[in-house]
Amino acid sequence: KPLVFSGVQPTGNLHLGNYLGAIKKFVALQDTSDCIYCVVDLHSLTAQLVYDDLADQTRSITAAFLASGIDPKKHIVFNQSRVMQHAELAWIFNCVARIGWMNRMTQFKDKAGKDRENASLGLLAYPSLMAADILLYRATHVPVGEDQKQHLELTRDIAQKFNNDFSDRIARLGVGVEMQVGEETVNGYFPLTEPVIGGPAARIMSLRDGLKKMSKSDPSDLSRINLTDDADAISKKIRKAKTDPEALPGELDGLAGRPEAENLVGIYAGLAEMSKEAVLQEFGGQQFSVFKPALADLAVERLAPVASEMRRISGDRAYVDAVLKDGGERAGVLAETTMKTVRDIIGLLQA
Ligand code: AQP
Repeated sequence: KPLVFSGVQPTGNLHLGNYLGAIKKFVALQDTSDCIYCVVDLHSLTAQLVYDDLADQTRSITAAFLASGIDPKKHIVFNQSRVMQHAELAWIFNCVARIGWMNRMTQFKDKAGKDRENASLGLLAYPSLMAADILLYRATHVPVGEDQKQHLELTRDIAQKFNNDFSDRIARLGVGVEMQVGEETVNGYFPLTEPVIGGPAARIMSLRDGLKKMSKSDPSDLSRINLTDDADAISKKIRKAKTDPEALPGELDGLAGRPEAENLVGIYAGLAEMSKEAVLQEFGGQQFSVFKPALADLAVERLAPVASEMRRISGDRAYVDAVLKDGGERAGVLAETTMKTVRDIIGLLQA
């Protein structure tokens, strides 16, 4: 059975990009895989060290997971900082990865801005902690939005370098598994994890600028639909979304050079679970004055139940805390099994 891992940072209100690009995929994978879904609170410290309400933000992301349909009994839901092995493996990966690899990450370049010397060391090492999150459970698949593709490639590079650097010891301890790397069959301890990205909603863009990713940190609330927005707010934001004056085309080619139109079609497709082609078959030739209200109705229909369930679950703080505690205990057992082997591979004294 595939083992799925993914995480979301408790850095603010979840938006439609997080929901369609990540959480909806988390829910879908539950039937076919063993899943571990994590609120990655340690990651949130890379952007900002002090939060007023980190614990409540963590609970709120957990409530969103549960409200969207993640089953914490069949699968594992927990917050990262409970399982200290994440930080331990990240340290080892800091010593495996090269500074040049980290410097090339576009997320680091975007978030550090011009004053790179003043960015936290944690921000630079972010992908190393992400690799640790995934490989601690030797996860085979990671559902994420398009923006995380580069970090997942780096996770594979780290796994491959670890497997390679320690190949003799992995073989001697007999803890490797055979895997295919290009043409070659190699024996490694960490799997080369596959990203699960695709679909029409892998990269949802800002409603105000079709070239910018929809993001929690955009100063304009009109740029995103929050999972907690009510029907009026959702309708207003879609009505005000930037578009061009043309009607929708009948075919995908007609969206070229029209990022805002393409984004709204992608959102419709993601919410309705259909392809962009199918959306255009239905709405091709129509003006935005027709398409936008249809999109707003669909968004309200799909998001309102999640928002109301989120409110209900958030009201039961003891339940949310119990889910995280139980998930943390189960994740901790798996994590320690991996770390015992990793310490053996490296040769750390554990007696
Ligand atoms: N716009 C998006 N479209 C599709 N998927 C997206 N994701 C984020 N934005 C989009 C996916 O959501 C998951 C969780 O993201 P995260 O919590 O790790 O944070 P992030 O990517 O930093 O989210 P934001 O909203 O973009 O925050 P800021 O403003 O801090 O940069 C991931 O799988 C991500 O791919």
